[in-house]
Amino acid sequence: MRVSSVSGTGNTVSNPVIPGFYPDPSVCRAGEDYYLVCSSFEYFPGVPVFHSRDLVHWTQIGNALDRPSQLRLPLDTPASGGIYAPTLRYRDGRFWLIVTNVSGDGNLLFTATDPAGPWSEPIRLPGVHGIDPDLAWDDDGTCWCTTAGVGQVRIDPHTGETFGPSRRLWSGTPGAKAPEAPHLYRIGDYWYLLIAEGGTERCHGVSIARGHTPTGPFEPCPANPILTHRGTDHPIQNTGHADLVQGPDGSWWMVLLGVRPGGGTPGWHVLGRETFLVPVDWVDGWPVVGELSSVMPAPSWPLRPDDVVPEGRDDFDASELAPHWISLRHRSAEECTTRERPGRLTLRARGGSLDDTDVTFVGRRQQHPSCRVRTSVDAAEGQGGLAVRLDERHHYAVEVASGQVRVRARIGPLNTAVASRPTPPGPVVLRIEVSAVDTVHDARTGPDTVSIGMEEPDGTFVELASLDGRYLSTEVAGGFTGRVIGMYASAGSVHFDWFEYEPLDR
Ligand code: 6LW
Repeated sequence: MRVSSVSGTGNTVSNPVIPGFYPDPSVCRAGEDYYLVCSSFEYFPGVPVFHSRDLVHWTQIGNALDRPSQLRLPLDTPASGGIYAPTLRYRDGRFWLIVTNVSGDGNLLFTATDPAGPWSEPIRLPGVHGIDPDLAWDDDGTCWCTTAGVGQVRIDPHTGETFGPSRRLWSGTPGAKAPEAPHLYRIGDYWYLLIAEGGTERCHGVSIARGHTPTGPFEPCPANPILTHRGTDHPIQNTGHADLVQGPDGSWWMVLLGVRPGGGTPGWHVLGRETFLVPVDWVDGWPVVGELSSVMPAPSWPLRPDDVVPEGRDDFDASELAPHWISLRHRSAEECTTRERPGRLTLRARGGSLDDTDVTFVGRRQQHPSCRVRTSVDAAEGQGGLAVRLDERHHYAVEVASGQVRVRARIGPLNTAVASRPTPPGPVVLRIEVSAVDTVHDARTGPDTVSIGMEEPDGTFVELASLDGRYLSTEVAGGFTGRVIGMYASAGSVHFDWFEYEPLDR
């Protein structure tokens, strides 16, 4: 099963083009194909890789870092630690991926001939300091690595060797914090240095400078920031961390991250930072970013979605898990397998609960403001269930153990059993239903309601708890991720027959 992103209909397409927690997009073109990667933080496998032929429909084709030798996330990797902000580039028939593991290994470079994998073992870059590394090649093959700050060092991408100290290139707009996410491009007569600044929260923005060489000096665009939604009531906020790409017709486009806050004030976003697409024009040698909206005019070229049916149900019939399934920090065949009982996902507890960093968990991103998630669980040999999580300190779960179905809520320091109900032996269907608010009644209205419970054998939903979703938002929990909904085992072995995710958006 592979999951494709959603598109619009007719003459419009919908944004985000990749909904859910898929931040820090970096995109490249190889012939008629486009590939895009995102940050993945404490989740394993890491760095999701997407494919598209039209920039609008994206299908996840793999995860670049899918082996422990590529992605080492120690057990004490905090939520929102781990893998930050990759850059993906295509050159000489090879794909180049550079990324930071902030929880140990620092900056790492990987290559592949097929972006679906396998990707190489990591090439270490001990001489490259700072997050958000970018790769750009001069005409003579010199390779420049530019990082947040904004600094630059020449590297040999084959060995990871650096030459000379890092040089400061540009500090962004005076007074703006966090110049980061640099991408350096040769376009026409200039080298362009694209950055994000203002921080990844409501003040986020995109700025650009240009120069005649990849090492500068760089002249800032008089119209900076060329994109920001700061201080507006636009439904898409925190817009920044962008990358540029040319469409099939030669037109220019930008992928970037943004969030969709819901509810009253200050607005809570629960799906994390998502990937959006926006057109770009060039005027007097500067990019002018078009309007970013949730429904945008379709591009002028024919839409060519991949031949993949977006599927929300997994019966666990395949021997390997599809690439959208993610675990926490690592995943081993002993603790997570579809081979032990074919047609079932078996999770074996490492020992931890959802409050701990070593819980056995397999989930997928919540990608729609409203959705229904169901799973059939057999916990006769253990304890586990279905959870919606932001991190170890912010999650709601419905769990089966010892003949009881129990709802638990963890909100920061508070950890509460909310409701419980006896259940007869045998598998039970658990359900979590998220409903985004339609109407903001007053300034305190939350972004959504999370309804949690189980099903009677005839499918009737028995709601055990209805909880305010704001406590599972980034504005409450902090960090860089978004909601992930999935299955877990906190004791013994727990078997899941199927898992179903259904978008409920109107
Ligand atoms: C990333 C930085 C950012 O490294 O957030 O929004 C950080 N931008 O560029 C983590 O995603």
